Order: sequence, then structure tokens, then C-alpha cells
Amino acid sequence: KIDAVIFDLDGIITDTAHFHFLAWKQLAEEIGISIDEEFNERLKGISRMDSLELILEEGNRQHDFTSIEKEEMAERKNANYVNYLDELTPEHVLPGIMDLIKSIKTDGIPIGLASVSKNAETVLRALNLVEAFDYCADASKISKSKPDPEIFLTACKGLNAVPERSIGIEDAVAGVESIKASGMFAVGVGKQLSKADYQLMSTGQLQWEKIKEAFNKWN
Ligand code: B16
Ligand code: MG
Repeated sequence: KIDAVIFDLDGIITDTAHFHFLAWKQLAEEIGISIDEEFNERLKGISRMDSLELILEEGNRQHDFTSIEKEEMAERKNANYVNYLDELTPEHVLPGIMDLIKSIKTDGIPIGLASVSKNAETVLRALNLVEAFDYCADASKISKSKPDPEIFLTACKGLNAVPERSIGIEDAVAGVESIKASGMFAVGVGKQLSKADYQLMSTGQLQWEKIKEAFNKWN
């Protein structure tokens, strides 16, 4: 029996991971730090302030700014990111996701969201997907971002689901670690995710029957 399926947002439901990258890249360039897509893998699933710290470390500038300046930089990045969100429409739901959600619902299994993004609700609204989720963990009430299991455990709790009987779907290294630390079955979409219990290269390959099969073997 599967209690719940819990989705990550950025990079799984839609490609906002790319918008986060563009916004961080611009901010980093403003302070003379250059970041590439490979470095960006480390920012996925990491909270806004923790992401900024990683970027400052990358440029060896972690001691150059006051906390007020850091807050201001994080706000600037967010304003830039939110601008990109204006372009988001239901067409930007990633391939395979709508069918997957439909199949899970047909089986009567509750669906949750485990995103540490404070913009998660705005994103779901733009995608017209608010109704699809039975429970969304509130990022503003989470004290530790991924790889800590807090966000996935909160989503499980909200759905009355036992983690060991639930499935988490993630595109980030820190996200897969968070799922595994919670005790759930981890579906990883993308490279560098060998810690996942079931790994695919793109959301278009997500098939509910195959995921169930893998979960049953693991369980
Ligand atoms: P915000 P997820 C995460 O969302 C993103 O992967 C990460 O890149 C971002 O920094 C974080 O949310 C915080 O987002 O600045 O919008 O609050 O992967 O947990 O859905
Ligand atoms: Mg993600």
C-alpha cells in the first residue's frame, strides 16, 4: 500500500530551477562571481540565504558583506526571480507530470508538495495546479532546508502518511538526500542522483506503473 506521493516543485513540476539559476547568475555577476550550471546543481533545494552563502564562498567573498547587505542581495535575487515567474503559464508544466498526477489520483492516493520555496504558491497558481495537491508543506514554517528531511516529513504528516509507505520525487542531490533521510522511497529525475531508489533522466520518462513496480520491490 502506498500512503502518499510527494513532489518537489522546482525542476520536477516545472522548470523554475532554470529561473533560479538565471537570477542567481545575475546577482553573482554583479559582485564579480561567476557561476555555471554545474555549480547550480548544488543550489537546488537549498534555501535562499543558504544559496547566497554558497555563492559567496564560491567567490571567496563570504566575509565581505554585512548581514543587512546579504538580506538586500537575497531580496534583489528574489525580485529578479519573481519577474521570470510572470512568464509562467500552465503550458510550462514539465512533460509527463500531468499524466503522472492523473494516474496517482485514479489510484486514490493523496498528493503532496515539499518545496522549500517561499514562492511555491505563486508558481502553483501560475501553472493552475493548486487544486491538484491535497497538502503543501509551508516553506515559511520550515527551519532546515533540504538535505534535512524536515520538509518531506512535514508533507507526510500533513497527509497522515507513514514515510516508509510514501514516495518522494526530486531532481536535486539535496532533495534526494532529504527524501532518503525521511525514510521514504526516492524517485530521482536527472544526473548525479544515484542515491535515489529509482532513477530516470527526465520527467517525460515518469510512468506510474513503473514507479509502483519499483516501490513494491523495495518495500
Ligand atoms: P525561494 P524546491 C527550492 O525549491 C529551489 O530548488 C532552490 O533553488 C531555491 O533557492 C529554494 O527553493 C528557495 O526558493 O527563494 O523561492 O524561497 O526545489 O524545494 O522546490
Ligand atoms: Mg527541485
